Amino acid sequence: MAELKGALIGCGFFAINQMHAWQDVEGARIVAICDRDPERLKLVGDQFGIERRYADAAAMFADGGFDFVDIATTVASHRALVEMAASHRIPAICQKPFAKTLSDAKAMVAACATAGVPLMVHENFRWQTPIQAVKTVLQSGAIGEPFWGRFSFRSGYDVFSGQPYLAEGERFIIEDLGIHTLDIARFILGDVASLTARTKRVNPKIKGEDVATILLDHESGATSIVDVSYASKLATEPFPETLIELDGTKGSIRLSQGYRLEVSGPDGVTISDASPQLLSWASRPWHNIQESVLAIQQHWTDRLANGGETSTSGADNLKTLALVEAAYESAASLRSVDIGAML
Ligand code: NAD
Ligand code: 89Y
Repeated sequence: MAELKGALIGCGFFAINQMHAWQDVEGARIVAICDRDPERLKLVGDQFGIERRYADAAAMFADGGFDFVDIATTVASHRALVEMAASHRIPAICQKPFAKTLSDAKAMVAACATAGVPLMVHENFRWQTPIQAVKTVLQSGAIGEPFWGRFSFRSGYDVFSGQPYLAEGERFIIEDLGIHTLDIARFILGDVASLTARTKRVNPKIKGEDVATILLDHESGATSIVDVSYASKLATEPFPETLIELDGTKGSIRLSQGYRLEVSGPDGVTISDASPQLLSWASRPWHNIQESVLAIQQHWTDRLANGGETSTSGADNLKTLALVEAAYESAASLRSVDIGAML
């Protein structure tokens, strides 16, 4: 099978991870890059040895010569770029947040479906080694039927120096980070029927909310809490670990700080280390996220080569984005939101 050729749009802060990961992916490589900022284009082009460079995505699509596009820009451009890919019948990966609104996201899914091209959202957190380890234990039946969960991301890490735009938006933590935590909750305990949320802004230097507490009623009957904070000053900074607690009819799972995985079941207690690998190009504490970037890009490549829907397809991600939108709605109205009615 010939190697798939990709083009990447958006050579910013996070795209560096995606470019490194593409070098490690088996079966695909990046042949063209695009950024409207000439400095970013040169920096990434020179670092990764990419000759074909474009300031304008339309010009890159017109020239063609690639099998898929990896959209690594911020959310404002996602809809236009995904629709541009669909109009050229080019399969697309789109970074999170998939779209500014659920109705934009539905239009993007429809455009790719009509064009008959695959669309995957780069929702990588469910691909982290510790999250996959929790899912594997749950699927083994070791704790029976889960009836309660907590998915927690609490940190005081300075994300604003690398991503200054995060301090400027009306919305912050749910749209930026909680979106991953909500996706993990769906991945582990299944789709959600209704949601209730409360938010706060603690850091006076930012515009949006930096604390959110969200209660989920899963379709399975399980209840879970998603709690996220960038205002938590802890003795040992846990960034970027998602901690998980699950109680089931036969036992429990605890994924605690330091990637410690404890499983209690009818046969006793097992403790294991669910740490991610430190890839050659990765750096702590980001290595957990960086490893998941390689995993999701390899998954995309395998599915594009062999067929089948990706785990975080555009259609799947509508159900995560609905939770984000519902969380803001619930925090504003102080009411529970019916998720089914949004989809
Ligand atoms: P950034 O601002 O550093 O980079 C975005 C780049 O895209 C910039 O260089 C900008 O010039 C370019 N760009 C924007 N619109 C363009 C267009 N229409 N055509 C060409 N170039 C364009 O942003 P970032 O921090 O790298 O974030 C990018 C996305 O990645 C965001 O949506 C963010 O939420 C997401 N992100 C994801 C993860 C993750 O783990 N999945 C982590 C961090 C950031
Ligand atoms: O943008 C965010 C993401 O997706 O993962 C962590 C992050 O970089 C900061 O919250």
